[in-house]
Amino acid sequence: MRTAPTVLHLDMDAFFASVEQASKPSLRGKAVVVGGLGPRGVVATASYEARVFGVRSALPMAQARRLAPNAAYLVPRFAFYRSISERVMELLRALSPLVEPLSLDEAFVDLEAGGAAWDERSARQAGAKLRADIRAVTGLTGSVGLAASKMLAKIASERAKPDGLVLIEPGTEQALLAPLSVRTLPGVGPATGDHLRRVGLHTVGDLAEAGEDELVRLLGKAHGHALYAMSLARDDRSVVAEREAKSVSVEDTYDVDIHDRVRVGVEVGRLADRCVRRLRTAGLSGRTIVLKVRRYDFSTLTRSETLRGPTDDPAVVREAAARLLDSVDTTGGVRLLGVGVSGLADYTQEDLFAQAAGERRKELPGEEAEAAASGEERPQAGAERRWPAGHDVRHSEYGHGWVQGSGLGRVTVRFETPWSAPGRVRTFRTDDRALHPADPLPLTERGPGDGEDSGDGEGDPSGQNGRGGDGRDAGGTRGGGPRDGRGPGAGAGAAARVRPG
Ligand code: TTP
Ligand code: MG
Ligand code: MG
Repeated sequence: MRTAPTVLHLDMDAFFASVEQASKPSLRGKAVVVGGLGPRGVVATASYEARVFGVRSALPMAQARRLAPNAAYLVPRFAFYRSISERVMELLRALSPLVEPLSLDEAFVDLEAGGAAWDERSARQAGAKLRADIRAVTGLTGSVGLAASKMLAKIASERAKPDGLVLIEPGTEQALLAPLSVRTLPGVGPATGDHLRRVGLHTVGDLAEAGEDELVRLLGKAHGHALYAMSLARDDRSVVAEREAKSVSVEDTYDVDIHDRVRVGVEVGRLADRCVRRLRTAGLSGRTIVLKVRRYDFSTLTRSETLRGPTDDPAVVREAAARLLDSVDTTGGVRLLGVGVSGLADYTQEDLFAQAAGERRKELPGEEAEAAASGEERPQAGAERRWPAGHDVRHSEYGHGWVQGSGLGRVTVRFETPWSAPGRVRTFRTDDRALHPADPLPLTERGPGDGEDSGDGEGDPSGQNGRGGDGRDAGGTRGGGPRDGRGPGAGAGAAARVRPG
């Protein structure tokens, strides 16, 4: 393990909700909840203002509404979050060739490999500059953890939240870990956590005390061994660049082709277990299960299934792999079998949006599946026009705005842009020909052709309360507050001059 705290972990603060607040001046400083708004919808994330009321990721939306009835409730704009994520990842890649993204808003960076830092002081400076750059480029805040290992860098960024930087000084790691929950350790998902709790192991210190033999007995060799090392703050996992980190898979080539269908099934089950062990050791979970089969004639085929949420559960991966095998003809014999998991995430909760979209996800490949699973919809022109809360629109007279709510043939729109003052609200018929779906506007700079400033002068003061027709509106926030300096005036130019202190 290295001795300098040059592994950096970045995680954006309340990512989806912060993007929404940056896009929508009237929501800054307010409770914002992003997620599936359908009857089975769940919260993707909540702004820190909404977390005060107990709203958090994975909570059923109905419960969130009870806890925070006045929050703004928005449907995710995935494509836009992805584009912001890309800009953040670009900043990370400027620091080092070794950048390992874990999700849209999160990544490890090996600062030493990029020459960006070599000791405590330079690491702290690189981290502070990164935070300033992210703010300048995206208008958003991210929290940074710095430590001598991935595990501790991630713990550090968690402690830095929101909008902070924490560096764990080498030498203090074990003392810091001891009182923390076992769930803090990578590879300890809900299932393993329960398992350990049942035998009285609650904290990382408990694990260290239990000893390696006991952990191996409880969890098996690979997992027990890895966990024991981590409980002592020994974590040698290196930061792996994006391409290598995208999936975890295992495969076996057989000396003699396997003909027996039952035996093929047993082998696939074994591979699934091995794959999950690797996944867990890396502290990951994934949502796409891939089965690879090479037949007697070297023809190779892969089948995949995307689950409703990321998993690190061996039974779930085994079952999915078995289902995939059902659709493959193995008569003639099998030479090679492989099981992989991709679509990696570092959290294991059931995916939130997926529940709202039910089984639809399974049938759809790629992007489409993600949108369906997220409950994401673009406003659509046509016979049945739909106006998802939070999505962008343009009115031929009033300019750019977003859907605050709709129902009973009416749609309520707040006219504001990322760089305007909080805007006014107007209500239209859902089939109003002057109203069109629009693309999101950039957060920090004025894009070409976005000339209007809808916050001033126009709009109907009586529309300020902006309630939609049936109460399904985006929330009880009001316009009219002062400009809060997150617009272009305080954006790129000003923030770019911030220097690490
Ligand atoms: P997180 O980084 O876990 O959460 P966050 O960025 O919203 O808040 P924090 O400041 O605590 O980091 O997740 C990043 C985004 O991923 C989040 O904004 C929404 C989405 N997400 C899900 O869709 N499902 C989940 O279960 C979680 C945890 C997050
Ligand atoms: Mg985050
Ligand atoms: Mg994250």
